[in-house]
Amino acid sequence: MKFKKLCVALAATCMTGLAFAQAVTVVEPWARATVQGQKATGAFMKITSKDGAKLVSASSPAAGVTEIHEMKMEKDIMKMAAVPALEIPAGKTVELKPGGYHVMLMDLKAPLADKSNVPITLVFENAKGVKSQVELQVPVKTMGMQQGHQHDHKHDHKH
Ligand SMILES: [Cu+2]
Repeated sequence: MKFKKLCVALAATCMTGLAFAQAVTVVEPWARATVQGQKATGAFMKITSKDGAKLVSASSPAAGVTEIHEMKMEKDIMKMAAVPALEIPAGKTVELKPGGYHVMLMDLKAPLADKSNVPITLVFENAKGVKSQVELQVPVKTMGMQQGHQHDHKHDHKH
């Protein structure tokens, strides 16, 4: 069912900007589920561009603020910072993943429930400066590659 929704979203994009939309492919998108009170989360995906492009912005009706972020180690501390644009070199796949680049959803209006979908619109710019949107229905998942952030759970079972 999720795949069907994704295809519908992609088909709509193809109709509005045929040539360019086909030059950028986004696969395996997912966003990390949040718990009540959590105001921010990350969305991840693989982006490929045949002719090269830049991811210049992202937005979602589910979040007050959506940014493109980079996470990196700086003196043993994981730091996260907004990047103005993410370069997608021609023919290469750029992976947005936990611990690296991600689309940051902030000021969430409601928690993102596991197994739901969150709409995210990505704006790409090609070498000629032409912008194009890719609209995604991103599946929300609890699972991730990093489990380290979950350990608070254990200490929370007071009856
Ligand atoms: Cu971030």
